[in-house]
Amino acid sequence: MKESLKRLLKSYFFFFAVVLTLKFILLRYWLLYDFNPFASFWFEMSLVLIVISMFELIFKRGKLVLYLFLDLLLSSLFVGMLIYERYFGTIPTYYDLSQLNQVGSVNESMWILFEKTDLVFFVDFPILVLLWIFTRKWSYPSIKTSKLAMTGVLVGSLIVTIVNFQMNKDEAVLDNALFAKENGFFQTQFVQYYHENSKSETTLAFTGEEQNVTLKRIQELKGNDYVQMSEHENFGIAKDRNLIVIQIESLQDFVIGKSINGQEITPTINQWLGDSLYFPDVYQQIGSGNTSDAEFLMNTSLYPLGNQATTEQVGGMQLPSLPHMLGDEGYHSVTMHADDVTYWNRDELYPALGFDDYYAKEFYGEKDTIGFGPSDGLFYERSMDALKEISSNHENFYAHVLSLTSHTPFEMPEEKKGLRLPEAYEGTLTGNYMQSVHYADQVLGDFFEDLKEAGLWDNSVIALYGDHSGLHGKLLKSEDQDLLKDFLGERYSLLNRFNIPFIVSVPGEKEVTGVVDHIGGQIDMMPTLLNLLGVEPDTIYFGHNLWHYSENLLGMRYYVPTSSFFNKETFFIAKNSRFDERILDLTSNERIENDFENPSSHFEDERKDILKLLQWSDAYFESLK
Ligand code: GP9
Ligand code: MN
Repeated sequence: MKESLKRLLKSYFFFFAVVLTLKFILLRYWLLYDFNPFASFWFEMSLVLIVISMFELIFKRGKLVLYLFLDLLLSSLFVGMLIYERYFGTIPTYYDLSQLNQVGSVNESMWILFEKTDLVFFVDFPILVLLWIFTRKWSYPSIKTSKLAMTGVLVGSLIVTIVNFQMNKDEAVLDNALFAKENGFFQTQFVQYYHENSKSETTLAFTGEEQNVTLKRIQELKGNDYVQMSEHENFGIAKDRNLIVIQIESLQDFVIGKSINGQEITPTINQWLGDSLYFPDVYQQIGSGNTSDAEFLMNTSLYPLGNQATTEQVGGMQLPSLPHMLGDEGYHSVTMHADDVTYWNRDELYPALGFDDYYAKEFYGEKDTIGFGPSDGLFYERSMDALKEISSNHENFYAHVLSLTSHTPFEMPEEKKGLRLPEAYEGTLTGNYMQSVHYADQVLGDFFEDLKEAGLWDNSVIALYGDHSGLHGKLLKSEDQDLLKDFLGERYSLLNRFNIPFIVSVPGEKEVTGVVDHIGGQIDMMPTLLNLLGVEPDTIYFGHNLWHYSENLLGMRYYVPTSSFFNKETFFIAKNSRFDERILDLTSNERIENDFENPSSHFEDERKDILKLLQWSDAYFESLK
């Protein structure tokens, strides 16, 4: 017995079991701010033990290679998860990790977040080499003992894993990190995978109902009385105009109208605001599909799926969408983006949305590259050429124009830095962000001029919004927080982060100008534009005409736990692995307290309502497949 225990202690099995347990404990501590060795052992090691006991049972030779491979795989995964969390502020799903190999993707900018301390996950490799050099051998448990013991470990671990899964599988994963804290990283992935693949069970709450009845129900949940769009004020004021919708990469609202060192950051936009409708209280609603989710939201007014890019699910679908609805009115619709069209699965998204054509990387070439694509300047020039041609061949067009230059890490070539920044901003993420947004605004101005020159300005509706935040996560150092606080005159909060501008202009129409402080999200953009164009949607949608409705209930998931919401006054952030519920006042940008013990709290009602809206949107999306 003593002998066999000795052999076990000196086995690879034992060595790697201990090392991996320690690594899981560290991961849990760094990622979830939770020190709980038992949870790491119970939830994570139960699965690892299944794998390594099988190594022992199945293989006679070459086990070390298998162990090393597993160790390396997990260690790299852990570092990937940490970097991901520093970048996005949320822990990745199996889906996100499978996307990390995309070319030209965001992961290039993520590597700046690698920290030396991450190397601790690889420290056992040199230790192993040293051990081997000094001892030149490593004993195995004898096959006999090992077989019995390993079978015991295998069966025990299988039972634990299956029991854990059975207990968790019907629980909703409202927040990845919180779920992982309570049930383990692996269980989070299993349960999510299980939910994603048993969607057929989700029922469409409004099957067989008249479209108007459903829209009324949706509107009621948001606190409004439903009014058919054709009865809204200024319905069709821009009838038969072209539609040009510009999505600016990483554009946040806090720079609009602001100056630094006496220079406006976005002078083109600021000047344009005078002739436009400006919605300053609009928030991003993207999930893990980032830019592509913003494209989806804009064109469908449906909720993105959250835990995976919606574009992954749209292959072969025909979505009720802006291009489809405008197509019925005789519009030719195109989308323009200077990246590889396969990135974010856009080659499947665009046909599903019903765009007649797209212009991507091959069209724009690779000259004048900034970051991972041609400069916005070049992009707008080439897009202008295409738009001229499109307008000469079609009576009306809709163009969705997606910029790229102002993407993280916002590093601009010297000659394109147009701002003279105060010393303290130089070289900081905040300073770089301002420079790149300033550039994006400057070339936008050239694009506007070209549209005017080509005679396309006056007969179009021009809209603009930001796809999502640029300043977030641990990319923001404490110096950035200080600079932003100084710049904004208040703490840079999640509200500042998620607030994006939405601007719409109908040149020549004085009616369509002014600041509208109705709270909205990306989901509201399509209906707002359809109202101006005088097209009553012939489908279910979850946003509304922002100009008409003042109450709202907006969901966001992935970047905040599911069931978080915005209403007219507040941003309610549901509990996650680090914080209890947090409520931010939209006006003061300060935290407010809620009586969570009181079940009649209206926040609880709205939390349930937003879950309902999300479930309806998901089920509707599913029913379209
Ligand atoms: C990729 C570009 C940027 O094509 O739109 O995407 P993001 O990293 O912001 O999702
Ligand atoms: Mn983006």
